[in-house]
Amino acid sequence: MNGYFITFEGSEGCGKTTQIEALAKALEAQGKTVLITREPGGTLIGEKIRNLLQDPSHKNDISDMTELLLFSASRAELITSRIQPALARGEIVICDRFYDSTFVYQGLGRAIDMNIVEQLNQITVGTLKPDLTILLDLDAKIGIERAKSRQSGELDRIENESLAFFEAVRNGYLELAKKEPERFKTIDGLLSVDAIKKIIWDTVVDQF
Ligand code: Z5A
Repeated sequence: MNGYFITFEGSEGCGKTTQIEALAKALEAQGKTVLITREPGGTLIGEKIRNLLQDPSHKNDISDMTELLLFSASRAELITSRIQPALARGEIVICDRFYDSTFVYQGLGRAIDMNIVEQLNQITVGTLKPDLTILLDLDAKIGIERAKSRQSGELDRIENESLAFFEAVRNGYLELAKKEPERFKTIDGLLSVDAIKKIIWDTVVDQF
């Protein structure tokens, strides 16, 4: 595989979608081929799993372990059918969330045994690892407000979790970034869209 794999992480409303679109446009303007994808989703089956996972009417129907397995199933499908082939063709893959989300949302947020999360990750992902992970760090309260304003007040199944859940998620991300400083670039999500765009661009061009 000789492509380049970039993932974006952060809690709700931190600005991933905004920045992914801008980065892809800038890379394409330089003649690069870019695949943008997302988790959960990104494939026919993955998008069906995404709908299940986000449907607020399933609030009490999905156990924590089922949730973990559904995120993993969506990831397995995405890796095999889209990410690995694109990397093999030498493309740049930008993925909105990847396994770090599982560590913080299911491992910390849902308090599932980390050994189980790690084992499942090993099975699903194998040796595939992002070359670069952009973490947009944002206060949980502000992120929820942003998500609410974007979706005209309607929150999905996971977005309906408590503030404490999202604070655990935020702190979990910061811990992961501390453990792998060579992979993570942490950026203050409170900065303006343009300021974040510039930091990301400077970080990415450094890699090529
Ligand atoms: N999840 C999980 O639990 N386990 C897993 O393994 C995986 C995922 C892979 C996916 O939701 C959910 O699945 C997510 C984690 C869980 N759950 N939650 N909750 P998603 O992908 O649909 O949603 P999201 O990842 O939380 O992102 P989002 O809400 O779509 O937000 P975003 O993409 O990070 O931000 P945005 O859409 O670019 O911006 C949000 C708003 O803020 C919008 O109005 C922007 O104009 C505004 N914005 C953006 N940047 C700025 C700045 N810099 N300043 C001010 N305003 C800004």
